[in-house]
Amino acid sequence: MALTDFSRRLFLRSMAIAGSAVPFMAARDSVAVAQSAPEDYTVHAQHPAHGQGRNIVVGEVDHAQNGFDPHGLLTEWDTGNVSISADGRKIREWTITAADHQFEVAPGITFAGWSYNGRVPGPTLRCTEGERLRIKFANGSTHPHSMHFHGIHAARMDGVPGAGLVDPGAEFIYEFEAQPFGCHLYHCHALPLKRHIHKGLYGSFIVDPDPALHPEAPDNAASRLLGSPENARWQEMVMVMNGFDTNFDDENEFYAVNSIPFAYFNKPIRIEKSRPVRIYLVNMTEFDPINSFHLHAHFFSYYDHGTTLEPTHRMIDTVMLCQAQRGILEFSFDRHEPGIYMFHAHQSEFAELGWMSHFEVV
Ligand SMILES: [Cu+2]
Repeated sequence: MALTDFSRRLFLRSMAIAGSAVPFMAARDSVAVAQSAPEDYTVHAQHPAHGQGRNIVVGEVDHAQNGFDPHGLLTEWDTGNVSISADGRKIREWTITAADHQFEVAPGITFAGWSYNGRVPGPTLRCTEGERLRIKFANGSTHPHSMHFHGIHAARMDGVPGAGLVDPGAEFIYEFEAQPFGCHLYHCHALPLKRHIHKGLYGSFIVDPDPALHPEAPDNAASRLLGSPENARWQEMVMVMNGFDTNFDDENEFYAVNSIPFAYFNKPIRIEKSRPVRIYLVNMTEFDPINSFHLHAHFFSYYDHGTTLEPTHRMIDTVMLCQAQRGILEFSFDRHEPGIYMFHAHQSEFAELGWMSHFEVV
């Protein structure tokens, strides 16, 4: 097959051939090369554990080599370093470094990506409403990059060309107040934007509400505050929906939450039946106008952007998000029987190309 003939449609068609080894693209240094598949990269018609009759990659990516593990990413909150200023103000600081970062996105398929602090998505920055935030950004990559935060801040802190875009080898300090509380994100805003985002330069930015500022709903606020007794009973996790265009044709070949296709399908996320679940969900998928999250056998409450203490939707089982849209899902399996419960994108194509997952309720 000629290199130029290799489109996503052909890829999909080859994925549908059960049990056969498929050709795939490996992108190295932005040059796509066709290779024959290694022995362990095969497509099976049936999942061995659950027998659900679907196409799925077989084999494991090398998470240690990648420098990040999708199961670890779920709960790794980066709370930075806290200090108190002369005027008694809480200051929270992070050091973030951008780098060129080649990683294995699916077994045998390498993606020439870019990362913040060695992981895709970048660190989940978590803070509390009202704190002063200081992000020291160093660009160790070979291209200009920035950190553009979704939140409230001054124009000169916006992380766009002319305001915090950082050349290779240079640094910039973004500083602003943590507001509003909610489930937010940050991403590189260098041009061309779609290329800089899809290479992996994005992450979640969670601002917990300060219960003292919300006398109208102090319990709801406290349950969202990391480290509080009210928060401890929750099973919290962050999920960034993303996709990867491994042959640079402006279409994604793979979809996932937290970067590795089928990671939570093959190794379900363990949920304790008796404790409630809260998911910070962020859509960073490039090239496709929408993505979605659908939970099987259950319904959830949803907080659009996480900026309210009361749900903006109640009793829904699917939510649709454009790029950068995000929100908080809350549900509990306390009245369900234990078992394997699916969740996935309800764009079937995305699900078949990796955005397909399981909870294991115990
Ligand atoms: Cu960039």
